[in-house]
Amino acid sequence: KIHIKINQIPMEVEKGTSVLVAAKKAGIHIPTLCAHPDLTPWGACGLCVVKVEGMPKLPRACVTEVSEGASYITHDPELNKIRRTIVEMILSNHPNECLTCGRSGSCELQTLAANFSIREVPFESNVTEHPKDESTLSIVLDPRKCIKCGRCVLVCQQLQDVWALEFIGRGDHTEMMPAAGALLSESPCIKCGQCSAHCPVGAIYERDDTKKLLDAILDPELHVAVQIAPAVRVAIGEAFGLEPGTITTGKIYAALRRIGVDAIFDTNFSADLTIMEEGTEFVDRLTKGGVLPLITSCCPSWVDYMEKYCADMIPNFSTAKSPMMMQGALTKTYYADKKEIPKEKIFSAAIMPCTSKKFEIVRHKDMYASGQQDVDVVLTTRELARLIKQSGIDFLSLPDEGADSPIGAYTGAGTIFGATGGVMEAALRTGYFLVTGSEYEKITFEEVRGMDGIRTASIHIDGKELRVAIAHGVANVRDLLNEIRQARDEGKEPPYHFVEVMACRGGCIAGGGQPYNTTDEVRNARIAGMYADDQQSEIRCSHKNPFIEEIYKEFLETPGSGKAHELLHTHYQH
Ligand code: HC1
Ligand code: SF4
Repeated sequence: KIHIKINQIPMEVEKGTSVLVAAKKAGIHIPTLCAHPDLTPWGACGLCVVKVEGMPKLPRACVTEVSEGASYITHDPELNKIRRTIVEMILSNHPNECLTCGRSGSCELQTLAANFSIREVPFESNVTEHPKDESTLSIVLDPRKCIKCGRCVLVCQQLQDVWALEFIGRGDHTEMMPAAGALLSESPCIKCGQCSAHCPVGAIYERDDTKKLLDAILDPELHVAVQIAPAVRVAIGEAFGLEPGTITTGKIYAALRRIGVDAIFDTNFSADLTIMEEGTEFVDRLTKGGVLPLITSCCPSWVDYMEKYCADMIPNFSTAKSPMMMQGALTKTYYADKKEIPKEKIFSAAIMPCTSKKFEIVRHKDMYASGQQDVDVVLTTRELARLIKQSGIDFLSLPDEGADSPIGAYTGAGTIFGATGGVMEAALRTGYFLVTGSEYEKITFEEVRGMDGIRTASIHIDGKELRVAIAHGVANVRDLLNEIRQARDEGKEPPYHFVEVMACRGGCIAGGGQPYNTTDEVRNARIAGMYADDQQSEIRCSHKNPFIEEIYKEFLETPGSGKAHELLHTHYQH
């Protein structure tokens, strides 16, 4: 332990703690634009300068470790003046476009400018002209607004190991963008949107598709059906002042009805369906000697990464589509038939925590399984929050409503898909039933939960050992894949039978389209919300969802049937 004083308050902190983190523990907020708890600090913006008693220099709190006996001053009029000047200098290089900016209202620079009462910028304006990069369907890069904090580059390289974004140029001329002047669509970008979730300003943001949904609602010819993803329900409340992890499923349904959609379904329903399809595929491979491990494929960024960089693993991928795409296909077939609505008159929208899902809907011709585009538009959680606000809805006072039938009901297994390890746990709950035809007494599998980047577990089912692995955050995947490849190339038993991969740290609860300010603390709270939703569910295993039983009986025949393959499975491209 190290003993320090911060603003004369004595405190004890662990050795190696930065002054920034120590101050936060003391309830003191030192402003930063470059530091983020997910990323290695690099002292770029200079806003976090502090004073150390007896020292002439002003160290940067984010990269300075506390030293025994030191006394730090984090705020005084002189430090405020320095910070104000730094903000003014950043503003002189920044376009003055707050009113139409993708981050207006949630911009960290805007907040600082407001807090420092900046009414005019005393430096000459010098904004570098640069076109917007709108080449992907997921995110928009506006380099003119870049403040060179480096968060996007660090998250792309450190957490995701993708390296689509790089520091280009030097010093004042540094820019953060794909190398060699490439567009994002030509770069290794996997569209996870973690850059947009970490950018403090409006330099990278989700593509806004709210107008597409509103136009569809306005069109009297269209029947608008919306599905909501598991992870949205534990995060959207944050946009309305609720704590991370607060479950607001019923309010989201109610809000969407008030916005004017015709039918509300839940992606959790088809998460249950995914378990039936993927589970059956797994049991098939296990019992008939197919390629193992089976690797999950519901994360489109992970699919994109695998197709680009690990095409040798394609045979390991589950052919099951993501729950979102299954739900879209069923909306325009099963539901359309039941309601006697021509499928071309159905507009199918999805609310997702994820920017990559905006691209998944056109990823492959299999995404048109109904004969139409199965999902017409994807809105992120952030976009839905804005829609609710612009619709004048008081979210917090909404009643809890239910989803529509028959593809709206879900089990606890469907809900936990949104947390890292959730797909695995849901599969384990149903796997035993698929292998033996009888129920297993165990419902929860604590051994696959948690936040370690790679987790492995051995589960015993019917006298057989099942080895499973979970990875989240793309940077954690490489070692796992290499272990699998090595066994494959040496002709050995695969080290695992079933592997879950999610591109985002924590899983979809921390997707690139979720409310801002995601840290591990927030991730853990949202994950706790997912498991609480599961805990309070009457039915907690996918195969026990009565609507899943019904859809097989009425429409899909059996898991893995020809019809199921036609609608619910996909192909991958090398
Ligand atoms: Fe996900 Fe999934 S869990 S991929 O993260 O399998 O986006 O929430 O909807 O499709 O169910 C995302 C979340 C989501 C799918 C499901
Ligand atoms: Fe999207 Fe979830 Fe994958 Fe993140 S982990 S890219 S939110 S599907």
